[in-house]
Amino acid sequence: MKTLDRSVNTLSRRTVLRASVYAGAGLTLFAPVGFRAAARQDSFTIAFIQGVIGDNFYITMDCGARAKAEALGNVTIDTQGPERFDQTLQTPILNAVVQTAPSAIMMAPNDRQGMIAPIQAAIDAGVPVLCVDTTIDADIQLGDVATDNVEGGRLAARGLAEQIGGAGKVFVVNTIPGVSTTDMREQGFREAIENEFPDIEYLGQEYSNNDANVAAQITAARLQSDPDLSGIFGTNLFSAQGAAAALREQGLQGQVKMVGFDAGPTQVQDLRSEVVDLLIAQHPGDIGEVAVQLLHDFLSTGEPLDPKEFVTGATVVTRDNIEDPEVARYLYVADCADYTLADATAMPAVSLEATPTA
Ligand code: T6T
Repeated sequence: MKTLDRSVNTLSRRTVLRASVYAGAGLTLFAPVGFRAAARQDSFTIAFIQGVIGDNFYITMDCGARAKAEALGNVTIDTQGPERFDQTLQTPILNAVVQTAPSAIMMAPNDRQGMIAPIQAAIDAGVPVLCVDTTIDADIQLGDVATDNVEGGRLAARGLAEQIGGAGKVFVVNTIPGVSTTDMREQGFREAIENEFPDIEYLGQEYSNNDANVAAQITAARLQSDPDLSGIFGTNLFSAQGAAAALREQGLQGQVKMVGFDAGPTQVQDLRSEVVDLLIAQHPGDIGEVAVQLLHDFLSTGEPLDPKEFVTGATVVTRDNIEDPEVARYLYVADCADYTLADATAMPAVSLEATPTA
């Protein structure tokens, strides 16, 4: 059985490069006409369209974006997002934002296919779009800044495998099909279980529609149908929160092991109270900081991003390391007063291309 590498920043302790170096480097390359016009401004408005409002992941990303904007001095951030993770709610927000003619948009598209046309329309209107966190199955955007979600799924699989002693039945509570990030986490998890742990049976995934109550219901039903279940992976904040709630309600904490993606306040509480055994904290503040730096450099120079894809880190959080300041700094915040500028770096991605999940 493979054991989990519990080191801090498991995904980011490789050669790191300042995003600004990449964004600012290079010769004069082709840039669409509307984008060139933006380069003549000396102050910029960046519209940030979150995947959903009220999610500590995007709240922390917003704090990172704002902290970087303040440090740069000539960037204003205007943030909004849909009330649910739903492309039919996100599209009109994007359309309305384009009407305000921001210098650029950074956004987490709600659907990898469904948001292609609305993003294309924004680009056609002369507003460059950088994808943060989630992406689309297209290459029309200025670039991408995100966690390596396939690798994050693998980390979750290895962590859960270690918790259950390398054998047993495991189950995934996912969020919504078509969300690039969570599709990729399930993919990484499934592949790692299948390839590395022959004594673990993967029972498959069910979708919570990004609703913690639904995630709790799915988990409760699964605990009924498979009373010998050994472990659960919740692929994002709400899925993991709901799955943990079901374990707590049934008094199964410790008996059924649980790994959650993300590190929102309730998830951290679940980890501390031993309902959850391990969290994979993304670095959303870093995503926000890097995205604003990249857009600032692009808007200042007019030079397209080269490379276009940037990866930020992820940190495995356990009860053993949660007090370590190098770990604690990645727990998500509820308020930007609790956020400190990290001067984050990112590394160019080998590939962030969305991969089929089936
Ligand atoms: O896990 C994050 C984000 O990466 C994902 O794309 C959607 O869900 C979260 O926002 C957590 O709720």
